Amino acid sequence: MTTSLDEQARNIMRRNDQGHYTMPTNGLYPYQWNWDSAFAAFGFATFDLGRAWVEIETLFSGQWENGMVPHIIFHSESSGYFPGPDVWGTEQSPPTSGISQPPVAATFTRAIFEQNPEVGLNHLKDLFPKLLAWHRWFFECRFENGVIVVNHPWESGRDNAPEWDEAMGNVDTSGVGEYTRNDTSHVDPHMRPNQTDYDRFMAIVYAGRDCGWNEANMSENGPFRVADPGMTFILLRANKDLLALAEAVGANTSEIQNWIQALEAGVQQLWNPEIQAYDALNIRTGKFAGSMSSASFLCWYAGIQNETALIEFNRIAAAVKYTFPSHDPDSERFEPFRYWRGPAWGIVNTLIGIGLAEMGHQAQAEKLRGDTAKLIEQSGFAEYFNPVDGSPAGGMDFTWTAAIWLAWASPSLQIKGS
Ligand code: 9WN
Repeated sequence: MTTSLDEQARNIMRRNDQGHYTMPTNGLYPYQWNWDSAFAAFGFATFDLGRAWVEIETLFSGQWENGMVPHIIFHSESSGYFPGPDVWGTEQSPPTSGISQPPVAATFTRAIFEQNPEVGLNHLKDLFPKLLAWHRWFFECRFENGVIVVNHPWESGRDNAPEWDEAMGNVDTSGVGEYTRNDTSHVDPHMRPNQTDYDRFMAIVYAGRDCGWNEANMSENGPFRVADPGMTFILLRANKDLLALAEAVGANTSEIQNWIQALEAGVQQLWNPEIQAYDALNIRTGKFAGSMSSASFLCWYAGIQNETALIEFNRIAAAVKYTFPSHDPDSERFEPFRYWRGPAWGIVNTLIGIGLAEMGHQAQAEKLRGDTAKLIEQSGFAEYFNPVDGSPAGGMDFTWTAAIWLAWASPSLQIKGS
């Protein structure tokens, strides 16, 4: 059974493979997404190392001159997704969206490189300056008060998470007008963001487009600017991996070391004592979101110990059948089926699990890995899962779920490793 699931995962990745990039899933997401591709590369590296490098290299073919790596690259035409390239209006070639996504690429590049440094060195020499430029862009354009902010919930990768509710409430949707969503024709609407969220998503896109995606303008006047513990932890971790890559190519490391110090100090400002968790902070209003989410538990992934977080982790793990819910199940905002408001996501489990294992919390790491494996064994390679009953949600035959199965969750890895 295990062998056959490994084979199924490889087949999903091959089917979604467009030759030089991989779609998250056919139909719902027909283009290249940023962090999806980095996870895809992590998965490809278990059976085709060359293809893993190609995936990351293609992602960087969409890099902007200012260093940003966009969240979507529209390599080919497709009518299946809204908002498509015309709506974003970024005037890039290839066309792209105008925002970024969580920077997991340096971390998985390091994993791929270390698998075979001899093969990887030439790839890395070319890729390293691009990774460095992207991280520098974060510090130039998304670094405020010591932490990383997002300009759009889509930038966080956790689109409709409750941590955005307070700031989203201030987004003016009066100019949005008519548009047609495609997502709800692919997926049951009760598993997707609601219409009010979508109107706000679109209002923020139109505001970016109207100012020509000018970073200074968006940071001053954009409708949404929220500090995200998820982005902050992920970039902190990515900087540590980038440092190792800098050493491998013989590059200067002082700039990266400064970034690490700055984020290690800054992220403590996201500790919300009221809910005893790392929380999102609306830097426009100074208000915390009051949201304990899966992103709150990425501290270990960033190399930060936190005893209280461990206690809360154990409480949440005991409250659901399958870890790890994207939002606190004891909160009234918890919705077990609705996208980032409750469901468990294999990719987030992977990041939290990697961190827990590295920081000495083996029991919690094994619980996450075991639950992720059970979810996939019972419900297939779904985009995400209901953490209460384990049922599949969102798109099926999903690239990143297949990828993390191969690289992190499959029991066959333990057999190989032992
Ligand atoms: C918007 C592709 C992406 C993921 C995101 C996830 C979802 C898109 C959408 O799908 O977002 O970027 O249209 O819902 O939230 O994390 O990268 O899998």
